[in-house]
Amino acid sequence: MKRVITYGTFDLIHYGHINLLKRAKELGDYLIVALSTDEFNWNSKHKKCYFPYQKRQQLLEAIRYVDLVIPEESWEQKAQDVQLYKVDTFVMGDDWQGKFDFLKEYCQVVYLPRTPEISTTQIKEDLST
Ligand code: C2G
Repeated sequence: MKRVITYGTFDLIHYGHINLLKRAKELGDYLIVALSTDEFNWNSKHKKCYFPYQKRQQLLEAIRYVDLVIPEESWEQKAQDVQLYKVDTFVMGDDWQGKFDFLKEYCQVVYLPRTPEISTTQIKEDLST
């Protein structure tokens, strides 16, 4: 079984996220999503989520491409996660191009093109006008 992992906040989940998750799953048989906790988002990414972790987890677990959701609590957990979950491929959108190449020591590292025209920030801005 080929295991894939990806990381993110996935707040106000949209088709850009779905495109990423779909392509990530196509790289293997089992997709793990490490979902940023509310604390990690606030303390380390300075992001305030619209939906709390449990709701974002519920939404992700309803997506056909997602097999397991685990918490992302720190920037430093990726190497441990990849080894613990016996991951073959680490996937991120290419806005992170090169940022996680250190994981090549443990697994394949793939950056996929983002869906350009959509973002959670854009959705919030559009709704606030
Ligand atoms: N994404 C995408 N296209 C978009 C928006 C997002 O492909 N239009 C991808 C991002 O590149 C990322 C994933 O969807 O791979 C999740 O995006 P975010 O929730 O914004 O995640 P981010 O805040 O980048 O957190 O340790 C890594 C971080 O947790 C990533």
